[in-house]
Amino acid sequence: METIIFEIQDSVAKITLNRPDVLNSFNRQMAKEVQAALDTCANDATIRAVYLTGAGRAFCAGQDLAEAIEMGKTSDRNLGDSVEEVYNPIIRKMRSLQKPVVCAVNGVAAGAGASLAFACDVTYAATSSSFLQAFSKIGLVPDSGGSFFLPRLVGFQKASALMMLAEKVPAEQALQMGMIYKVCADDKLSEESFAAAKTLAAMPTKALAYIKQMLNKSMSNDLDAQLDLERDMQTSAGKTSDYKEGVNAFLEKRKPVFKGE
Ligand code: T3D
Repeated sequence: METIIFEIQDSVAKITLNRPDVLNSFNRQMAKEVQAALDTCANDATIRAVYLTGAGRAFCAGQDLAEAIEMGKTSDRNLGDSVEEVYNPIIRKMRSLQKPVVCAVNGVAAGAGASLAFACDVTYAATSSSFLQAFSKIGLVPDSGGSFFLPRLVGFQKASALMMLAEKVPAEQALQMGMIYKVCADDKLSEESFAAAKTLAAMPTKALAYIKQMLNKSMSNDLDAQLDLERDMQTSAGKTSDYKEGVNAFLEKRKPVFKGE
């Protein structure tokens, strides 16, 4: 891996976007490496939570525009193909991953970088970080799930203004709007957000996966369909050994030990 750092610690897979000189913007190699890392997260049973952050002063500045221009010189670059090969697989893998993804936005998150943060399950941000719907400034439209998640997070009117005006939103304002879960002091971000990832990695993994599946569907299901889904997910949750452990530990007044089974 040359463009990301991939580490496993306390059952958490930590993915650090690592192209700090270009604010961790996505070239094709970084996209492929993130996709491969997410495949590892899906297939390795010892990994029970994922943590995503950026190296240096930025989280991610979206598409590497220098690479985009360079590739356009040698061929007629179809941006739809780029979205389908680079960004959509990342968002699909993250949302279908049966494990929680914690995001630590350590600096500016622009374009597809912002969309990435919105698609995570629990997103923390440093006080000095910011969010920018950079797309319209260069004549593009939001991608990487941005037009799906942002209106659902902040509401239609605010999403519309943010996507069209492309104004930079500081972390505190992003929190007030509902874009993210928590803001942390810059020097506390990694400690607090990684602690959350570790907590999630020690929780009943299957129940968290079912919660994720329910949230994915709650975006589009009607009430009847969602009630049916809750019934089915509760049926599955009730068959896990972690459920038995949780109830037994409660009755025995001890701390539960969940195995993710
Ligand atoms: O093409 C497709 O495949 C379609 C898919 C598109 C998905 C997208 O994400 S489109 C949106 C692409 N991203 C942007 O338009 C954001 C561009 N960057 C910025 O607007 C600003 O850099 C920031 C607001 C993010 C940060 O501003 P600032 O002032 O803190 O930093 P800076 O000075 O602009 O950038 C620092 C360096 O990073 C600079 O290089 P230098 O001068 O030190 O050599 C700059 O060129 C480089 N950089 C920043 N963003 C990108 C980038 N290089 C390549 N691509 C970038 N996206």
